[in-house]
Amino acid sequence: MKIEKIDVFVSCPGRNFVTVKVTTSDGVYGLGDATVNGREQAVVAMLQEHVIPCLIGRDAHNIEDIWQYLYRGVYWRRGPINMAAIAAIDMALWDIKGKVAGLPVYQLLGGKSRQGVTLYAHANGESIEQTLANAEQHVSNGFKAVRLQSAVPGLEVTYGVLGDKKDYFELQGSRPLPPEETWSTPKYFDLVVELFEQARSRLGNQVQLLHDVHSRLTPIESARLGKLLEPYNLLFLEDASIAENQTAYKTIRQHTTTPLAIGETYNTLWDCKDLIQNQWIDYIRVAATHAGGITALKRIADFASVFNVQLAPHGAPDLSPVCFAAHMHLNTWVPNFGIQEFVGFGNESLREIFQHEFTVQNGMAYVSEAPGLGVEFDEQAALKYPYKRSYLPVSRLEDGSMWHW
Ligand code: CS2
Ligand code: MG
Repeated sequence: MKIEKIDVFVSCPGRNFVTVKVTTSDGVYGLGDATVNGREQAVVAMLQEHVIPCLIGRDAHNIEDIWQYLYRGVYWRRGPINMAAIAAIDMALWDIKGKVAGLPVYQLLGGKSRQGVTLYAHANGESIEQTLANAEQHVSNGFKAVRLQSAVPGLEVTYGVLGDKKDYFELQGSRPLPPEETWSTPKYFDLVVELFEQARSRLGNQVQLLHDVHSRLTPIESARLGKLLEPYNLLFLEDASIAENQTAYKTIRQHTTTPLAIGETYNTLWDCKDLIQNQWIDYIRVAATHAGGITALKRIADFASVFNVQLAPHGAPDLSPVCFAAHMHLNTWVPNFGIQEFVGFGNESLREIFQHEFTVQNGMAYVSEAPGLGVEFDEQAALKYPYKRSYLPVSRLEDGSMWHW
């Protein structure tokens, strides 16, 4: 079964998504997500100019060999653009193999390790009160786990807080140039411990609480925050410090028992190997789109299982329903599953482009039994929402120094 055609679609139903469609000589096609938020066209060029020409005519069944060919063959290995291109091809080939076998992808991975996939929802607000009211809504909708992100008093904008925007799509919207946001760690520390103290007294001890630091603290600040949050028993503290400095997590680990999660910006197992084998973290949050696809995530999850590290795939609004589908099949199979981030199935226009059968009930998601990944892509609908350049924000400290967004 030869690869006959590979198309790349960039559409902007509220925010940009890059979708790859691989079609075989038998007419079977598969879908992959190649979205890198703010650098979408770089991945399109990588695919169209450098990856696709090498794949036409290859056997679509040889997923592993194609993965190794694209990973080793580039010479300039790793990185987000390269690995997103490989990821999209990989997801599409798994989709094709499932369709040909007449089986959902999780069956090809090893079958079900669980019926449903536990999700965590996002709660945010302009105040602690608003954030906890939002969290209560999620809990009343059956979510067992909620991420809390509250506006930092004295800062104009805070990561993860929608403000007057109705959803993340409107928040990300079209940013023709990177907006500049100000960060203050002292102001943040004043808020964050209070947020979780009030959260526990208002929400009780049963609900799992999470928080995303978004890489903004130095290692010793992260260690301090982890210690301060210990009484509130978080499920995990995410991206406590920058991901490039893996040994920072050795420092953090030495000071706190608050569970640590990281991974959404990693692109290969090499990026997180030390964290996992030294057990400096508890959850690995890689995304199929950013870390090389299903083949790569399976390998990372297997490696992590040796060291009691659980898979908690990234689930941000800038990952398409095709990536979410890949995660649903991986999460249904993987023995060392932790939890899946869930920000909803987006807006009307996104649902017009991507159709799927995944269901969510009482904070749990249930995988599609359709052969392959279980997602359809409407090319005509996608054409209605042309690409619009949009950047992620950049962050500066109050004295103007560049910081980590
Ligand atoms: C965030 C992401 O969901 C998360 O954990 O870190 O939403 C992140 O901000 C985006 O993926 C950046 O594009
Ligand atoms: Mg995050």
